[in-house]
Amino acid sequence: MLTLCGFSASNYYNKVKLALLEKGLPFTEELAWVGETDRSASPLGKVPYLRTPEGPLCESAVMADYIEAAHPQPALIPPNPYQAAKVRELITFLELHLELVARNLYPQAFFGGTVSDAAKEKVGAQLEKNIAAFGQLAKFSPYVGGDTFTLADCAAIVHLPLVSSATKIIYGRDFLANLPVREYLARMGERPHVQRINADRKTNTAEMLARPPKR
Ligand SMILES: N[C@@H](CCC(=O)N[C@@H](CS)C(=O)NCC(=O)O)C(=O)O
Repeated sequence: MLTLCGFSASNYYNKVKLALLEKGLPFTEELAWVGETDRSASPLGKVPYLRTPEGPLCESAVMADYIEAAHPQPALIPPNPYQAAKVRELITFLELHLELVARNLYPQAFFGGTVSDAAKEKVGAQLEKNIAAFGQLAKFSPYVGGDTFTLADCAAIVHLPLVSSATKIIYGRDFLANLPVREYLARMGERPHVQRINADRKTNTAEMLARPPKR
C-alpha cells in the first residue's frame, strides 16, 4: 500500500494524488503540513512525500516516475521514448519555467505578504517569455500534450490555475489568457478525479487558512 503524505492544498501533492487516482491505485493519505513533515522521508521538509513498501520517496517527479514504473497500466507516460520525452518536456516547462517562477509571487498573491516592485518586474518578464515558449509546445487538443491524457495533464491541471491567479492578482492580467487554458481546465474539470482533487483542495485550503499563525 502506498501512503501519500502532505496536504491537499499543495499543487505538487495534487499532481501525485491525481496520478494515483487516474491509475486506480489504492493509497492512503497522511496529513503533514509544512513544518510538521517527516524529515527522514523528506529531508528538505517539502511535501509531498510517499511511503512505499520499500521505503520513502520525496520529490513529486520522482514519485510519479516510481508509480509509473511500478504500475505501468493504465499508462500516464507513453511507451514510445520520444512521446515519453515530450510529456516530460511539458512537465519541465510547467514546473521549472512556469510554476517555480510564478511561485515568487505567491507570498503577496496568496499569503498576505509583499513582493518588491523589482521582483515583480523581473518575474513578470520571465513569465511572459516562458509562457510564450510553453505555448509553442502545449497542444490542448484536447489534452495538454495532444490526444492522450498523460502525467503532463496531472501537472497542468494543478499548476496552471496558480499561474493564472497569481498573475491576475499581482499584475491585474491573466498571463495565460492568450492560451486556451480556461477551456482546457473546464474540460479537465469534468473528470471525476479532477473534481475530487478540487473539492479536497478547497476543504484543505480553508483548514490551512484557519490554522493559527506560526510563532
Ligand atoms: N520540487 C518539489 C516541490 C514541492 C514543493 O515546493 N512543495 C511545497 C508545497 S506546494 C512545499 O513543501 N513548500 C515548503 C518548502 O519548500 O519548505 C516537488 O516536486 O515535490
